[in-house]
Amino acid sequence: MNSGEVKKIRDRFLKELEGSKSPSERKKICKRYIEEELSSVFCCLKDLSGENKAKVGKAANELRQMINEKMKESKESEETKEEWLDVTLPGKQPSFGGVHPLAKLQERCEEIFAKMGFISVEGPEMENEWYNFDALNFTPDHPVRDMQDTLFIKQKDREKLEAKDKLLMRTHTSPVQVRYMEKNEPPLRIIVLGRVFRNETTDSSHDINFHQLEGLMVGESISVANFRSVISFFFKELFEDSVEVRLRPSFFPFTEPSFEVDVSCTICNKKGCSVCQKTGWLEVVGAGMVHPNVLKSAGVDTERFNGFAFGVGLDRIAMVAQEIDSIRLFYSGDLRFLKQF
Ligand code: FA5
Repeated sequence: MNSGEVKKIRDRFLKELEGSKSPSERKKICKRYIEEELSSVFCCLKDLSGENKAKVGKAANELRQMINEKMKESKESEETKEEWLDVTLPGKQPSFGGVHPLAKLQERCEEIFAKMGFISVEGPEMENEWYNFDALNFTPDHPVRDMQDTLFIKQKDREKLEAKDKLLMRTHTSPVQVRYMEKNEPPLRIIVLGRVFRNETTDSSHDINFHQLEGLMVGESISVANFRSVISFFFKELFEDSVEVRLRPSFFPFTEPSFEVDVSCTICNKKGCSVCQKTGWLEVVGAGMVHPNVLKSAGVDTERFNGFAFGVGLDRIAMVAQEIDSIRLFYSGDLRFLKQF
């Protein structure tokens, strides 16, 4: 090794640098020369003698300094390039989310009921046994509690707690009836929109969490005819007359008499399918005249006031309205489904 060979390395380096196309390529060339070519020169210095060693050492040091400078320049121009902003380029299109079909339906329901003077109120999703059952005339060991498979919250020594301290996920929106009447004097007209939870086996029209719309009207001399008129107006506005509606007698401990409202199945046009369980009709509302015991639990004067209440299964309404054949699609988070609305 002599200083002439170091000069050859230097010439090769400068030539390669000249032919490079970008700062990052120049940076790579500098790195390679320092790590490979120069380090082998420094490695063999120890075997050289006297004057040659000094000359080679000096030339190699000068070359290293030059390469470092070139590397620094390349880094700087690379950074400037990265920071450079071309304002003439088309911007990135932000992706917009959409309103979930159930949220859209909730808004529409609020609009329709507002036309009839109903205001929208809320209640907690984690309820206690008192509001979910006892205040609604479900006696403590009444078998009717089994009608709704409940998701109870695990609590220490639960059996020793009062009903108001025993927690559960609400199985319906009806507890809000009592919560609201405790704080507000009749006459009143409210709707409650919200999520409810049941420990059920799922199928195309049942899920473990779904949405209900509760309605409550309390005043003087309220009748079943008032209920019929309110629910008929609701369906007429929502479906623009495209579905048939029927009322059937039913049973709920918190209403007397009680009804169930069915709408004709739009998925099969009443021919019978898995969604309507081959009946041609879909059960969408539970309803009735509020039981006096419920009014009493909320401190309402039953001599003077009475009323009706109803609970609509919103998911099923959305299914009928949009001809959706499985409730589970609402909660799947599948964008191919959601983007259709
Ligand atoms: C109730 O939940 C009562 N609280 C309704 C009520 C309110 C009656 C006020 C009287 C007065 P029901 O369990 O039938 O009733 O449920 C009401 C509606 O929720 C049903 O008509 C149905 O449309 C819907 N629903 C019930 N279970 C499910 C489920 N697992 N998945 C989806 N929707 C359901």
